Amino acid sequence: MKLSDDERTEKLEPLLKAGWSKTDGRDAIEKKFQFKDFNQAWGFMSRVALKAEKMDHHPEWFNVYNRVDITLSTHDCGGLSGKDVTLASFIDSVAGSGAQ
Ligand code: H2B
Repeated sequence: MKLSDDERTEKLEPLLKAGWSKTDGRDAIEKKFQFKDFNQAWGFMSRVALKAEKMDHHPEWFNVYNRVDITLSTHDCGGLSGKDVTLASFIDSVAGSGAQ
């Protein structure tokens, strides 16, 4: 289920303040992360991947060396859902100092 207007105010606003931004032209959020090196970036991606599998909810992401660009959206409902909020919060909790 897509987030309602009330849920967007309550749950999306904190993420936007924490560095996530609305994606242009679609109902999605994105954030760029940068780590010390590839090892740190891959460790982060591994933690996110395990969570994504557990949730059956997967990020769109792009990695080059120490950079990981992530976009979150729920394909099943064609926009942002509570699962994106949950995954975004988890991602922030394991990014450590990798958040840009
Ligand atoms: N990930 C994301 N981001 N959105 C989805 O709608 C989604 C998913 N659906 N991972 C899941 C898998 C679905 O395709 C499977 C069949 O449960």
